[in-house]
Amino acid sequence: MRCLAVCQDELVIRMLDEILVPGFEVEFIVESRPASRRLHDAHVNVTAGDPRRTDTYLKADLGPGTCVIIEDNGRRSLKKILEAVRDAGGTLVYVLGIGSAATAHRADELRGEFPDVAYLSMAELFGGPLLTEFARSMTRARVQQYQRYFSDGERILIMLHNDPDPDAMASGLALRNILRRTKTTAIIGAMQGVTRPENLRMANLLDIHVEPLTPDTVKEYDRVAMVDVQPHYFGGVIDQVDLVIDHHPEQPGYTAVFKDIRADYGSTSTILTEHLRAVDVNISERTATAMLYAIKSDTLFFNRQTNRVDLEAFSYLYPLADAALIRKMEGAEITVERLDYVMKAHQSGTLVEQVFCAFLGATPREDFIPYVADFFLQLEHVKWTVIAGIVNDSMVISVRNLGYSKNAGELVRRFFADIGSAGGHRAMAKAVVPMRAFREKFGELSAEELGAMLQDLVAQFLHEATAVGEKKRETAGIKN
Ligand SMILES: [Mn+2]
Repeated sequence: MRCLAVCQDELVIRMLDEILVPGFEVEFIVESRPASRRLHDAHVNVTAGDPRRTDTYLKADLGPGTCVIIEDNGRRSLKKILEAVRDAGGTLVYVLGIGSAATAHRADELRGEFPDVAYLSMAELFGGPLLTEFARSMTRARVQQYQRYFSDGERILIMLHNDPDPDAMASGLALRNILRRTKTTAIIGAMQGVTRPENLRMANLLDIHVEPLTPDTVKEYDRVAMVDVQPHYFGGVIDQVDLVIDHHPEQPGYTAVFKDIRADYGSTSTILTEHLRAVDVNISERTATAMLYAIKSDTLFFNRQTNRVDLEAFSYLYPLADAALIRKMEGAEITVERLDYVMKAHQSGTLVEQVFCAFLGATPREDFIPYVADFFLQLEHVKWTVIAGIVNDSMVISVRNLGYSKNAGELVRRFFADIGSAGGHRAMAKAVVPMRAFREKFGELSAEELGAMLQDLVAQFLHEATAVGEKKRETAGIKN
C-alpha cells in the first residue's frame, strides 16, 4: 500500500519510517529543504514541497487508495493542508497528534470540518504498550523482593482459605513456582480441606496436596504466605504474615511484610499470572491448567466481575494449559450424591409462576443447596429458584434468578438479614440463619409448610417490587 506522510519533525519521520517500511511504500513530504537533504542522506524516501498546495500532492501522485498521514503539531496550517489533500483527491486521511496539540478538543474541532479524517494521538498510540511495560517492571521489582525474602526460609507455608477453591489451589501452585520451590520445601495448606466434588476432582487430577493445618502448626514455618485470602479471615488466629496476594477488598487488622492486593481483578490467579510473566518463570502445563481453570471459575467464565487483565491472563495461559483436562474437571460438577438432592427437590418442590422452591431437609454439606438452585434454573419455565436446607443447625437458603428486574440479594436481605447473615448480587444470593432464630421468626414448620412459606415470601417480594415499579412509571407519566 502507498502511504504519503506529511511531517516536519525529524524524530516523527524516522520513527514512522521504521514502523511503516517495508510493509508500506512510504514517501515523506517535508517543508524544509535542509531537513529533506539530511533525511535523503539517511535513505529516507523524502520530497521537499509546500504541504499547503494541492499541486504538491498531484506531483506525488496521490490517489484515492493512497493513505495520507499528516502530523499535527498544533500549527494553524493543518486545515490548509487538509483542504489541499482533499482537493488533490485524498480520501484515506489520518492526522497524527503530537505533544500538547493532541487533545480531544482538537480531534472534535477537526471532525466538525473534516468528518472523514481520523485523528490519532501519539500518546494514545504509544501509551498502552509503554504503560504495560512499566507496570511489568514495577511488578518485577516487587516479585524479586519477596523472592529474595523467601529464599532465606527453609520451611515455607502457602496458606489457603477454608475449603479451598480452584483459584486458591492454582494460586498456591503458581506461588510455589515463583518461589522456585518443590512440594517438600513449600507446603500448600489450609485449616479446613477441600470438600466440594469439583474441587476435589481438580486436586486429584492435578495432584495438588493440601496439607491440613492448625494454628499451632502454622507457627512451625519460617515464612508464611497467603493467597486468595487475607489474615483477618482467620478471626484473629493469625495477625502477621510475610506475604499476602489477594483479589478481595483489602482488610485492616494485620501486618504483612509484602502484599499485592488488587480488588479490581477477577481472580488471584490473574495477579499471579502477571507475577510469573514479570520474572519470566517457566509455567508448567499443570500450573497453567490450574490457573486457567481458576480464572474461568472465579469469573464464572467472564460473567462476574472481569477485567481486561483477566482476559489477557486467560489468553496468555490458554496455549500453555491442557484443555481436555479442564473439560474433565468441569464435568465433575455432577455426582451421584448431588443427583440425589436434585431428585429430592424434584419430588418435594413446587413451581408457581416461574418460581421454583424446595426444602431439602438436613444436608451433610452446604454445596448441595446452591447446586440444586443452579440446576433448576436451567429448566425452561423457571425464572427464580429458592432452595433451603439445614446444615449444622443453620438454615441455608440459596436464591438464583434470571432476568434483570428484581434483585436476589435484596430478597434475602429483606427477610433474613434481621435473624442471620444474608447477602448477594442481583442474580445469586444466600442466607444463613441459626435454626433457633429461624424458628422464632417463622415458627415450627413442617417440610411442606416450609416450602409453601418460601413461595409466599417470593410472591410477596415480587409483587411488591412490581407495584413500586408501576408507581414509578405512573409518576413519570409513561403510558404503556
Ligand atoms: Mn479467588
